[in-house]
Amino acid sequence: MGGRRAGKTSVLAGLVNTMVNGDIKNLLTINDVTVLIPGQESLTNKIEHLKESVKSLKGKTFLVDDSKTNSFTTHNLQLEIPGTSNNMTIEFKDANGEFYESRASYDTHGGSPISKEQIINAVKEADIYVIAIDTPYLMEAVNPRNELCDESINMAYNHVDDIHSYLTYIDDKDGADAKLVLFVPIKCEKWVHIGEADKVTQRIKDVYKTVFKALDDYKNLQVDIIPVETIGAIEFKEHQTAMICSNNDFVARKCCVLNDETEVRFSDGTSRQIMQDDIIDEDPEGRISEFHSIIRPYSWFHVTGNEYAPHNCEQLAYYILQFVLAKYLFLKNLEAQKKEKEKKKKSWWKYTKIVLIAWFSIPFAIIYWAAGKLIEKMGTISYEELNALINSIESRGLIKHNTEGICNVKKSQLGI
Ligand SMILES: Nc1nc2c(ncn2[C@@H]2O[C@H](COP(=O)(O)OP(=O)(O)OP(=O)(O)O)[C@@H](O)[C@H]2O)c(=O)[nH]1
Ligand SMILES: [Mg+2]
Repeated sequence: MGGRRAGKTSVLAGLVNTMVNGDIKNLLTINDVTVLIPGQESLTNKIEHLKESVKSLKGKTFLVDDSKTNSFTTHNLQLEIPGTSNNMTIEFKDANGEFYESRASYDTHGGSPISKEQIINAVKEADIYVIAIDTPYLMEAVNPRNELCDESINMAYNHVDDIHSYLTYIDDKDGADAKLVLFVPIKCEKWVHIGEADKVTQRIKDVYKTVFKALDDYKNLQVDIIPVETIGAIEFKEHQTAMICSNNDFVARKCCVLNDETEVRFSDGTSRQIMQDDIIDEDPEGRISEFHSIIRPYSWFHVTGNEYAPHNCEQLAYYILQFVLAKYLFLKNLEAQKKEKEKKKKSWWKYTKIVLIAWFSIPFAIIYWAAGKLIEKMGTISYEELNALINSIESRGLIKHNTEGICNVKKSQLGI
């Protein structure tokens, strides 16, 4: 979840890339088994695109690519224990930021409008929620030297209220169906590099205070903040008023105006003197959404490194894997308890009245129903294999805690 062009697909691409090609390979074989639908960009392509932008934009100050995800897409990763045929599939859903504007009903694929209901259903079905937060708007809103950005722009761009209302549809089935919510600031290279990752985390705690408070009421829900650099080599430089330039030679191009309105800088980082036939206006696309009249400034970035160098994408992968595995173990335990209770229930049946059956059945029915249904969903990996996997992730010290802005906000009942 997250605002338009906040970096959701880039995070997902980085996450899948580290799962398939990173150190996790030693523990699990992970394959991207997504069947692409027409018009859907593969995550491998997305990574290639990000790598290319680091190379081609070196030395320039530019706007990040503005092409949006054009459909509600699903990516499937298959996890397999090496040397066995036991596997489980994780399904990732990704949509463009427009979907999270709560009043939106967008025509995105084949003419069928995606409605609020579809997002709500996706929220109800999911186990894990990754909230991608655009760090430049988050941090610049409280930068006293930046007159172009304020809290209303940050709140609207990052859809803080919309995401809050979508998250209220999470149902942890009274604790039986554990959930994980990850708040992931992205485009955060600048703040990480100057040692201010903790300030980013603190801002998230302030801005999402009411969201955290609402999530606190769940019995079995884990909340973490994990700053991730999905590119690593591109830093936020400045905000500039969102402008658009056209003239006889080209149609409208996104730009900003510099040096006492004598120079224009285009989104690809090229700049030149303003010419007589240039028509320069405020960019209507700078509006935060079709429902907001607020115009946001554009975030300009510059390349600081030589290559694509994502950082902490693997943490996202470890947090997700550890949660999926621990949840599976938790459900297996519930199932074992269920069998035990059923045994007892049979022997008690002979001696007790119907009242007692109701006493046994009602409180546990939801929990056991959930356990059975979820275990089906979670594949064929055995209890022992899961236990061994979780132990090796922990014993290798792969998961970072309380460093680089990574912090736990709320623990679930899964014991991780
Ligand atoms: N500096 C920096 N730029 C990033 C990062 N992640 C993404 N970007 C840039 O932001 C652009 C938009 O990212 P996407 O991943 O397409 O954003 P999105 O949220 O999926 O966009 P929609 O699906 O269209 O709403 C990318 O093309 C990158 O150029 C990051 O971690 N750092
Ligand atoms: Mg996207």
